[in-house]
Amino acid sequence: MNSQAGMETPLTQYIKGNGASLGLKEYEAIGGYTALKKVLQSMTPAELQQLVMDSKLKGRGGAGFSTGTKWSLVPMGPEAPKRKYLIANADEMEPGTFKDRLLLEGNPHQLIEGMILAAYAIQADISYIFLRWAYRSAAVLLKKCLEEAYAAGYLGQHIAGSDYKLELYLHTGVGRYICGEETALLNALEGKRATPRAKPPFPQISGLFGKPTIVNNVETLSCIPHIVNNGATWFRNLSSSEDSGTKIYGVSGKVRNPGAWELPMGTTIRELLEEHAGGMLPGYQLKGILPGGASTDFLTGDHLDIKMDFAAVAAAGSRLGTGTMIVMDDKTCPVGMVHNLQHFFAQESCGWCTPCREGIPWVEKILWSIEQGAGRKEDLELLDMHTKFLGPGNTFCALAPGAMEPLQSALKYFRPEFEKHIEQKKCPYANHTH
Ligand code: L3W
Repeated sequence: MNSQAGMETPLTQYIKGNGASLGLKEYEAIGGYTALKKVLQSMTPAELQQLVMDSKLKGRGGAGFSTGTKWSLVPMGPEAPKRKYLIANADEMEPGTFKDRLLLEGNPHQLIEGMILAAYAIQADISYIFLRWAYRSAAVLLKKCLEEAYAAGYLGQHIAGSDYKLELYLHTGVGRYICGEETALLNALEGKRATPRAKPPFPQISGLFGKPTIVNNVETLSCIPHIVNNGATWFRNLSSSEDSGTKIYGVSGKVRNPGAWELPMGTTIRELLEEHAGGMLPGYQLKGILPGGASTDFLTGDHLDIKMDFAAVAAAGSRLGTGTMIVMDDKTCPVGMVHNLQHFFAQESCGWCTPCREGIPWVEKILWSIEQGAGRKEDLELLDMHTKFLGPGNTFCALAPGAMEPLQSALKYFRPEFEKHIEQKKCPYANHTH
């Protein structure tokens, strides 16, 4: 994690790197928990909700839904259920995505403070961190930090001397991608099979155990203390685009310096690739980019000047997603790479709805057959058809439509490569780097 000199990098500037974590004393020494004290002494939940609305913070988990709007949908009047839940979605498992891990390991108290603030804003009295099973070191650190926060009076009864009370639990998942989908996450927390629920009702109205629930991503929640300390205008002005704040971007693939960097929202793909990731490794050319994890559409070298914000990436035909790019180089077979991704999505389908359960494995088989030199011309039509049958609106959740995004865009930008496999009856990439 490298914060950039001369740029404001509120989420990461104190992260030490090398997996070292900020303890409570260090976090307090850099102003940690002052936002919490300020809010509990001088702001109502409605005022905090308004501040976050004014900041124009959008969810950093992939969908970019307005955080203030999401919070505002929680019923708050005297008629509203007393029990409400706040959940941090730390089930980071999107291929190529490793941004939340840096926050979880580097500054867990920042997340905990953000969670308490978010919980206060919706008047939740119970909260959970739903953590990816494989993030073992984060689990150890979070456990220690939660104990510190309880001992310091930031959790439990009478938080920071106020009337507000909150219990915060760490819950580790069992290693399924679908648990990152918020309603499957709720089922998993309830001890049920992790299948998505129909929406509406959205969790804000009927979530965990049927009570109003907010599920926010780790990076989203980590922004909240900084918005409280510095204001909505400051947060909006951190950005170089319509979307406010900073963003933790990442780059992986055959680049000189793969990694993650906190940068102004709207940093261009070119700056990310050439300045921060150091350009392609010698001997490799850029061929394609998945801008926001594996469930986004490919962009190409023609898109380098696109700003990495929600609207600009969507206008270019893809999605910002998690903002962590996977770079495909010219020595990697696009058919093999997309097959590899479909293998992941087929394995991670929860099996709840038929198009996803049956469709993705079929797509995987067709791609494998093409990659092995047994593809037929009509297979490309079959693949095109699947991108529509498994597209938005035809499945229970975003898993299958997300899986179709790299496929449909590979068929658009790299179709001649698919055709070459079929004509030559083999993969034209000698070293099969997929
Ligand atoms: C009330 C409405 N609330 C939407 C809320 C909804 C949720 C949030 C986003 O998937 C994406 C997906 C992956 N009234 C609402 C509403 N909401 N409409 O807004 O909802 P939605 O449905 O747009 O998306 P989602 O199903 O939550 C998230 C993509 O992220 N993704 C994957 C990320 C993976 C990770 C990970 O591994 N941890 O982050 C990458 O792009 O494909 O499209 O809270 O309740 N009318």
